[in-house]
Amino acid sequence: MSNTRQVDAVVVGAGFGGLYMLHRMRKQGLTARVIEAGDGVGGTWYWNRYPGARCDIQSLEYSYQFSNELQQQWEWSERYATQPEILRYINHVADRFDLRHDISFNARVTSADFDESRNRWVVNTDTGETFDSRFVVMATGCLSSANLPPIPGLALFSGDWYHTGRWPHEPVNFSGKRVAVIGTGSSAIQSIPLIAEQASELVVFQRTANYSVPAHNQTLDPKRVAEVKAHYPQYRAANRETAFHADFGYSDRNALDVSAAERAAEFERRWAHGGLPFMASFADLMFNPQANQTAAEFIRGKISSIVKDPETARKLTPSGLVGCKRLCVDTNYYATYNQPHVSLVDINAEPIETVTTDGIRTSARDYAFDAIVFATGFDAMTGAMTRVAIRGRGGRSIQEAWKEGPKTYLGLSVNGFPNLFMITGPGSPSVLTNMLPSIEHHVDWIADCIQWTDQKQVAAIEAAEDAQENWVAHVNEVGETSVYPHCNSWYLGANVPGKPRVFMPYLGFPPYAEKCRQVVAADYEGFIKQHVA
Ligand code: N01
Repeated sequence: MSNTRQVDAVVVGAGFGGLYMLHRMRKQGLTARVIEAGDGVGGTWYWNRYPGARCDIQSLEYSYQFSNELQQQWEWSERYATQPEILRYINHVADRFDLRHDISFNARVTSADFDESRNRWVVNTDTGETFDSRFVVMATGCLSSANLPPIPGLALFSGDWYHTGRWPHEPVNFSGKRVAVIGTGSSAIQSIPLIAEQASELVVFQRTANYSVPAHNQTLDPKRVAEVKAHYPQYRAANRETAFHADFGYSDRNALDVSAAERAAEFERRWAHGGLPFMASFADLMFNPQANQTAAEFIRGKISSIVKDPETARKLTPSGLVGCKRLCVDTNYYATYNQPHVSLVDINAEPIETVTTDGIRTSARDYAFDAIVFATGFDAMTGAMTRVAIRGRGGRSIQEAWKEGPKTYLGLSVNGFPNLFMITGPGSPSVLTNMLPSIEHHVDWIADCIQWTDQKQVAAIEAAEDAQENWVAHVNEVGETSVYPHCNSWYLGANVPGKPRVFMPYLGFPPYAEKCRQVVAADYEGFIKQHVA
C-alpha cells in the first residue's frame, strides 16, 4: 500500500454537502480528501448548466448559514438565483475557506471496500489514487446520476444531443436550429422557453403533463434583504420549524374548510406571488386528495386560459394530483406553446420508436432535428450511491443491500457499512425540503458523531438492523399519510425502469430533526458501536 494515502475521511463530491463537510472536518483537526468528478466545485450547479437553470428556493434561504459573516456579506441579486450566480457563490465559498487544496478534481471514486480487520475503508479512484480512510462520507447529491432513457438509435444521430444534467461548459447556440426536447419536468420547463427563443422549430415530447406555477422572479428588494439580514439566525431558525424547512408562508387553514370563493382568492394570491409557496396555500393540500384536487383544478384552469390552441392545452393539462410529482416553477412555460414554431407531442398517443440519423421517428411520423435535448431527469436518491462499487462487511455490495429499495437509518447510515455516512440520503427529508439547510444539518450531525466516536474510543459505528428496519417502515408510514405515494414520481423511483417502487424521502423536517437529536442524546441509539480493542 505504498501509494496509499492515509486520511481520516474521504468525502465523495464537492457540491454544497462535500464542501461544508470538508470545512467541518478540518475545524475538528481531521484530515479529509474530497474526490470530485468535475473539474470544479458546485455539484448540481456545476453540471446543470442548461438554459434557464435556476433554483426555485429563494436565494436568501438557498445559501449556507454556518458562517454568519458569509451570509451577511454575500449579496444575491435575484429572488431566485440563476445557476451561474449559485456557481459563483460556491466558488467564493471554496476560496474563502481555502478548500480547494484538499480536493482531487477530475477524479471519480470507483470502489470503496471496508476492511473489517482494521475498521478502515480502502477507496480507489479512476485516476489511480488510493486512500486508506477511517470514514467515508457520500456527498453525492440526490439528483446527480443522469437518467438517459434507452431509446434506440441515438448513436446514429447526426446532430448534437444533450442531457440537461450534463450540459456542456461552452455556450450552446440553438439559433436557427430544429430542436427536440424530451421530458417535461422542472429542467425541461425551465429550458423550453429559452430554447424556443433561439430555435427555428421546437418540438417537445411529453410522457406526463406536469403542473407548473409561475416564478415571478425579480431583483431582490434591498429593504427585504436588510430585513432578513438584520435577523438572519432567527429567520433560519423559524424556517427550521417548518415541514419543508423553507419560508413558504404556511397556512393553517384547510382548503375544504373554506368557501370555494375564499379558496379561489387564496390560490389567485399565491399564483400572483409565485413559486413553491403555492402548495402552502392550505394545510391539507398534500394530505387530502380532495383538497389537493381544488388546487389542481385551479392550475388546470390557468393552463386553459394561457394556452390558445385547445388541443395543445388539453395535452398540457395534467389529470392527477398536484405536488405529488414535484411541482415545477417556470417563467412563461405554458405561454411558450402559443408560438407558431413550438409544438407538443404526446408520446403516449405517438410513442417514440427510435432516434434516426436525422431526428426522431414516432409511431406516426419522422421528425427532422438538428439537436435533441434529453430533459429526462435522474436516477434519484440512490443512483449516485449504487453506481459506485461500495462493499461493506463481508464484501456485501450496496446494490445487494438495496435490491428491494434503499434501506437506511435516518438517511445517514446503512447496516453493514460501518463508518460510512450519507449526506441527505434516502430516508431523510432531503428533496422534500430546502436542500441547503438540510445538508448543513446532516454535515453537523455527521461531524459531531465522528467527534463522539473519538471521545468514546469507538472504532466503528453503523446502523443496527432493527433500527434500520423500523426507520424504513416509519418513513413509509409517514409518506402514506400524504398524497406523495399516489403518482409515478422520481420520489418513488418510478421514472427509472426496473427500480423498486419505494417512497424514499422522509416527510417533515421538525420531527426528523427531533429524532436525530434524541438519537444523539441517547448515545447514538440505534447504532452499533464497536469499541477500540
Ligand atoms: O427531471 P424529472 P428534471 N421517455 O424526472 C420524462 C430538481 N430540479 O431534471 O413524468 C420520455 O422531473 C419524465 O416523464 P414522466 C427538482 O427536484 C430543480 O426535470 O416520468 N420521457 C419527465 O417529464 C426536479 O423535480 C430545479 O412520465 C421521459 C422528465 O422526463 C428534479 O430536479 C430545476 C422518459 C424528467 O423530469 C428533476 O427534474 C431542475 C422516457 N423514457 C430540476 N424518461 C429547480 O430548482 C423520463 N422522461 C427549479
